[in-house]
Order: sequence, then C-alpha cells, then structure tokens
Amino acid sequence: MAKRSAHKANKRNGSSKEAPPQLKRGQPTKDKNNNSKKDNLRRNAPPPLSLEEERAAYRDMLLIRRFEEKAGQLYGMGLIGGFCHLYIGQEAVVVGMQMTIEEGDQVITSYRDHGHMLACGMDPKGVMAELTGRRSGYSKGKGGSMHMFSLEKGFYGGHGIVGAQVPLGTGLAFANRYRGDGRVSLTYFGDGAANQGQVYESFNMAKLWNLPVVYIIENNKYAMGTEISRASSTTDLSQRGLSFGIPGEQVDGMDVRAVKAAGEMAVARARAGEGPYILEMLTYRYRGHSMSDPAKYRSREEVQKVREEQDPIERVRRRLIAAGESEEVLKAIDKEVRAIVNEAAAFAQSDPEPDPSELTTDVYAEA
Ligand SMILES: Cc1ncc(C[n+]2csc(CCOP(=O)(O)OP(=O)(O)O)c2C)c(N)n1
Ligand SMILES: [Mg+2]
Repeated sequence: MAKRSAHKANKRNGSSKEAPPQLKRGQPTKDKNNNSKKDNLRRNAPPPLSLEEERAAYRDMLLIRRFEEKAGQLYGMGLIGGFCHLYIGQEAVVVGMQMTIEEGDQVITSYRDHGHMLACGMDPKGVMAELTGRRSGYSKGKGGSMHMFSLEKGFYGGHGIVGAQVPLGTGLAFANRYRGDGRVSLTYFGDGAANQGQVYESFNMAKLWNLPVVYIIENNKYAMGTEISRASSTTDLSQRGLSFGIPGEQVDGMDVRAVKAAGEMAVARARAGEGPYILEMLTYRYRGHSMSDPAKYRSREEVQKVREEQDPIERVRRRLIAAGESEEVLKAIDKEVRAIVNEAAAFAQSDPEPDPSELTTDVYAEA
C-alpha cells in the first residue's frame, strides 16, 4: 500500500484514554533487577492519527493478524510444510512504518515476513499459495514462507539467514544514492540479528556514505528461545550505531502512532541525504519462534499480560471507539478482512502444485 497522506490531527482522537507516561527521554528507569538504567524511549504521547488513518491502520493490522492465524491453522492441518514464522503481536511495526514511505521505496526483512508482504500490498492469495507450495504462489510454490519477493511492490524478501538482509538493504540504499532517485530502504531485522558482525560492517558503510536507509530493529525480546538479556551485552539496541555515528531511538512498537511518528522523522532524514537512522521497535511476538516451537522458555502469564495490556490492534480499536466510531463500521472491517483471508486460504488449497517440469527452472541461470 502506498503512503497515506497525513491528515490534520483529529481532535476526537486526541481524547485517548491512555495516559501518557511521565518519564522523559533519557531519564533513569529501573531494569528488571531494579537497577537504575537509562533508556532512549521517547515517552511523551505520540501525535494522534486522524480517524481515517486509525481506521486504515486497524484494517491493515487485522488483515495481518487474521492471515497469520489462518496460516497457523493450515500449518496445523499439515497443508504448509517447512518453516513458518508468524508475526502475530508485531503488526504495529510494519503497518506504522509503511504509512511513512512512498511508492518506489524498498522493504527488506527476515524470514518473519508475511506481515511485511501484506503491508507492502502483495496479494494475500499469492502469499498463502506460496505457503502451501502451489504454482500461483509468489515463488511458484518453490520458495515457501521465507522466500518471496515482489519488485512491483518494493518487497525484496524474505531472508532465512539471520542478518543477511542487512547488507542487502544497505546495498539497496547504496543503489538509491548512486542513482540519485530519492528512494529510501527500510531494512528490518531482529534483536538476535543485531549481534551479527555483518550488521556492523553495513552500519559503517551506511554512515560513511550517508546512505538513505532506516534500520528497523524489531526487538521482540527473544531470538528463538533466548531472552535478549541472556545473549546481548547491551540491550538498548537503538544505541548500537553510535560508534559509527548513526543516531537511534527506542520506539513503542506496540503503538502504531509512535511507530509512524518516529518513522516519518527517520525516513525524512534519510530522504534528505542526512544518512541512516536506527529505530529500535519494542515489540513482542505472541507465538513461538516458528510453528515448531512449544515456547517453554517463557510463561503463559508473560504472554497473556502483553496481550491484555499492549495489544496493538486492541489499542487502536479502543481509540476508535473513544473517538465515536460505530461498532458496525468495525464489524464491517472484520468481515471484509475475514473474507479476504478465507478466499486466500481456499485458493491456496485448490491451486495446483507446480508442474514437475518447474523443478529446475529459476534454479540455474542460463550461461
Ligand atoms: C546465520 C544464522 N544463524 C543462526 C540461524 C538460526 N536462527 C534462525 S532465527 C534465529 C533467531 C533470530 O532472532 P531475531 O533476530 O531476534 O529475530 P526473530 O526471530 O525474533 O524475529 C536463529 C538463531 C540462522 N537462520 N542463520
Ligand atoms: Mg527477536
């Protein structure tokens, strides 16, 4: 989907019930061991979205949520093979960021990629059919969950090697700079990937040439079964670019408004030639790392608490209701989204498998 035009702040939306936390940026807080620490989370309330923007964000996040739930079901029925990493819980990150970019900008991410594809406007039928390995899938049924691509929609994959997309996303930004086309690369990666060496080689080059790239670290607190503080010597990932001169900040990645506000600033900087920026999105995945993860490393209560208190879709829903949106309008959005997802699931089961003659196509290049 293309960038949505910014609307004037809707007054009714401003009357959100969520009290803005009082802490200022950089003010000491306590960590889980009750030690004082500084963080770089902007704690003043983000600017409100217009009613139209809230509605669109609600719809786009719900589409991702329902799509992922359906993918989980199809996986459980044995209709999806291989790896399948769901994005449930993290929807506000990609939807908020997508509101800040324009047609022609690029998006690249890891294997947790279905949400990014849908947010880029890729066809849910083509994505679901790829998951079930059918011929109308985005990679003709030969790539699966982690390997889809759409030049038309500016989506550059889907990468299964942790951190591999970071040099690639930096390369996209290098091409933008080389061509002088004003485009920006949104390069997403996880908290675990943030410890990869290639990330820092990329940071160095990105700052050296002031490339138009925004690094979005989706800190969902876990890398497979490892909680971030067990694997990372420093856990404020927004500061990981400092030794290269890349500024960054932490963002409430469960609030689409905060994501959009931070994203707009970072994208504008990059487009204006001011170079890379790091946005560490504080988010959470509700499901296991992949469909085969029983998630024994954390308690049900921990997950339940985030769902109840921070769910990104529920937060927008509450704001919409407080702004006077009718239940009928929300129900109509739910219905539309369910219909899209059901249609995609039906298609993904009826579409034929690839012809055996496709076994060697797109695998070897003609020499
Ligand atoms: C180079 C490499 N090392 C290890 C793996 C195995 N692996 C797959 S996902 C993953 C965890 C990555 O976590 P994070 O970057 O936080 O992303 P998330 O899964 O939370 O989205 C690991 C270690 C891999 N795919 N590639
Ligand atoms: Mg992670």
